[in-house]
Amino acid sequence: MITQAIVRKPCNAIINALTTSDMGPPDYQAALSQHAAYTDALRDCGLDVIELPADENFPDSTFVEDVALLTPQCAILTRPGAPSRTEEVIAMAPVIQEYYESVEIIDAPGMLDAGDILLAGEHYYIGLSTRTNRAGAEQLINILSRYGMTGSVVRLNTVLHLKTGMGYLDNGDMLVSGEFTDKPEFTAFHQIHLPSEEAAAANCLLINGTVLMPEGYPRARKMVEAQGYPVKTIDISEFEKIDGGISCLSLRF
Ligand code: CIR
Repeated sequence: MITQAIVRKPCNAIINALTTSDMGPPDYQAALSQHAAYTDALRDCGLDVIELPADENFPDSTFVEDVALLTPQCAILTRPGAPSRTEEVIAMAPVIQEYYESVEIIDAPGMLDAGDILLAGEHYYIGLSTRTNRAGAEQLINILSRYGMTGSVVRLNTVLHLKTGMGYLDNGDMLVSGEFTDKPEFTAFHQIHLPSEEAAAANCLLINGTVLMPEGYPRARKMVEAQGYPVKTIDISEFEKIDGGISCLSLRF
């Protein structure tokens, strides 16, 4: 059972956040209200939400998911691969240390964005991307194995992060899009193939029985509901302009 989440308010500098899209910069006020609604949705799922203040030094700092992996056994502070994001970890470390006795770190030359890590059942899949290199993934696999957990790598070709293109629900149900629809690593799962125009809905979160999905993807929503999951949608359009999805905006534990 997940009981808590960590979020960080978007900063004014969010208009300068990294992006691969051509949707233009986010509107700061709209991002703030969407973030507040997202935080409320986490509370509606029964979570206590730890809200960190905006950090103007880091335009992408609202995407807290990337800076840590929180497992049942330990926390791992990552080493984000974008130079403008690497030091976001410094502000997150003391927060994580408050809640975890065992805190591990990823060291240079390792690079790891936790948006590249998908927990499916008991196993962690780690995407090798422009943000996560083999050294980072191998360090993570070693840490996981010291705590009795397992991980393996998956190569990405087109999307930013592994969880940009896929998501895991429960009972083997996996949302997949684009390059992930024919990956041999995932053939044993019950795959829900999203239409390409709704690929962004692959990034979703199952929290205590409810699936949080981005607003605006009606077919994906129906496909998830058809598997018996209650769905709540949240408008995160301002974050989508800067490559953000539902999972990126929080750390859950
Ligand atoms: C970045 O490029 O790092 C941000 N603009 C988006 C991060 C999205 N995070 C995630 O998928 N976990």
